[in-house]
Amino acid sequence: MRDFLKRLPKAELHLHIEGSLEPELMFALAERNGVALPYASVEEARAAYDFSDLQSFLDLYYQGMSVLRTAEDFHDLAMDYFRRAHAEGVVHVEMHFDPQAHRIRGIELPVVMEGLSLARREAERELGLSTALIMAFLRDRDAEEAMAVLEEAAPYWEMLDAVGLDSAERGNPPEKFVEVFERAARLGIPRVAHAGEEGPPDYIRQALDRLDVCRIDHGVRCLEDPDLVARLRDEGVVLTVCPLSNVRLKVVERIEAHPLPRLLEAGLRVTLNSDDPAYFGGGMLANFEACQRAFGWDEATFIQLAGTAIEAAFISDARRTELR
Ligand code: ES4
Ligand code: ZN
Repeated sequence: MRDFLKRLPKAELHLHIEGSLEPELMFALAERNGVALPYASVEEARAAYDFSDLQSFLDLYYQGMSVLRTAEDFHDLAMDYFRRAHAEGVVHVEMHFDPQAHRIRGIELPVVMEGLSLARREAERELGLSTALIMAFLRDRDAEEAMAVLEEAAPYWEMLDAVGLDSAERGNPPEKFVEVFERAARLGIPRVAHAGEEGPPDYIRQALDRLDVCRIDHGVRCLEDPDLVARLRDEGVVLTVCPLSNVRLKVVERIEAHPLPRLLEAGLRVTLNSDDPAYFGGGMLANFEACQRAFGWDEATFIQLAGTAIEAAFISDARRTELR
């Protein structure tokens, strides 16, 4: 089964590239850039990744990315991940990135874009990996700042496959960003949003109705609202689910209690993703294997999950045909 899961062509639709920063690279970049880390060693960093909720993770996630300073750093970050993903049988990666988290530290958007763009071209050329780019807004910061970032990104609009919405969900409903997402829509940029991870089912509704998103990131709390589940099924809305993330952030108590089997039984279109692989205990293959162990799914189920990701990916028809 492990061999089957590894060979299965997998598309990753929900990854925060800053969350793929492994402690080894974090230490190397800290050294290269003369940045001090709050950890004495790689082991100590890993040991600190013991989260009680989304916010306790976000604190370390924003802390960790302080080592990213130059275009080369962003290139190295992305290539490090692309190589690992490729080795696990991943054929397509859609990466969220958080421009505001870098701008706040004085790292401007062109630096980030130069590094990520270089890595994307290299991954395509050397690994045959296709990639997509999702520029995410931090929902725990104000909408004016998000709008400013969207305008600042004008030179890169053509390179954005979508805009997204992430960071601390509770108390930061999708409707806070209606104007920003309307602007993206007018620009012809597709939209996705994290909703229903820690936030209530109503945030999933808001993301659909007010932000006009084409996919929901996480969405696992939809099960608390049967009418919403029916709607998601009828409309074929794809949920990018991240099982190991949900366990590590205590969205679910243990993997065996994860709602994934119920989401599938409800006829929803779901995909498996890694979210922040460096922090949550593994990448795509680890997530697939954890589900296999917990739910005993057969090959057909994994073929279905991986197929849904390919159908829902931001790729050309030609590439989709190639991956089917
Ligand atoms: C995130 Cl797991 C998760 N949820 C919301 N925002 C995020 N940013 C990075 N990882
Ligand atoms: Zn996420």
